[in-house]
Amino acid sequence: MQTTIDSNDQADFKDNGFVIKRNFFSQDETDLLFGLATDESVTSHAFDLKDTNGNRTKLTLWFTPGDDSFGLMSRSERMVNAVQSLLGTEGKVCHFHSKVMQKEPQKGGAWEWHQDYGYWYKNGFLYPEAMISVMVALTDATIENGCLQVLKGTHKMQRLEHNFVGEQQGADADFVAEAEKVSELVYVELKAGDTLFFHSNILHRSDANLSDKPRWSVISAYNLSYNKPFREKHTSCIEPVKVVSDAALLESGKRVVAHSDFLSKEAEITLQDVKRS
Ligand SMILES: O=C(O)CCC(=O)C(=O)O
Repeated sequence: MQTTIDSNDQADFKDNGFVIKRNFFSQDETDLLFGLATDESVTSHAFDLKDTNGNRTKLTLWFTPGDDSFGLMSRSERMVNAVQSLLGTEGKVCHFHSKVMQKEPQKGGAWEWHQDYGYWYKNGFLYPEAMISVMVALTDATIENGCLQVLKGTHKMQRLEHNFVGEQQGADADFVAEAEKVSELVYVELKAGDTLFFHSNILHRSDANLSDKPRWSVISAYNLSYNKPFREKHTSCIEPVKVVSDAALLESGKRVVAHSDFLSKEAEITLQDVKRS
């Protein structure tokens, strides 16, 4: 297990907009997290977003990281240190939100080309450089089951316009078409426990899961404390993470999620509608 970010990782992140750390979480940790991902405390708060073919992808999203197993994962020393090493030391690492992505076999929907900052800009964050997403694979992610795809280096293009595509927001199609001509498409195939760190402005998407295998992951988004949004009511994104030891996750065993700030589909769609106007 190699859980520290070194200067090569920093250079890759700067040049390519993403870094993959293999086995960032161990098999035991991943088993524990997958067990929780399929627990009623998570699945009962899931909502779905339709893709353009009508396939639905489910997600459960919350803001403040708690003492549950996902909270201990997202607050772990290795995670927070890695994020700090990639974003820099100008601010403290804060947790914006986490979401369990539930791409079910044979029907889990696709995601349009987008930049995370295409969404987050609308929450009033000023600095994309202070934001990052971290995807921890809870099952193997392959081309067949709709792994994430990135256009290498597109974080350097800065933010593109985003518009509604069905229930999702997609980056301006003309810009994406040009970006596809000049950027390498990378299928981010991961083993369970592998972890992808990706820049808030990198273009990414995924295909529907038409295989017979699930593709589940947890994505935690982080922000540096100086990047104070002027249109975001949740405050976790400017509260420094209360870091826990790397051992805490396994030591605590499975701890269910009991948040008061789960996002509902209605809230998500309304939020996007408001941001659109
Ligand atoms: O998990 C996926 O397939 C895509 C997720 C994604 O693009 C996102 O959450 O920004």
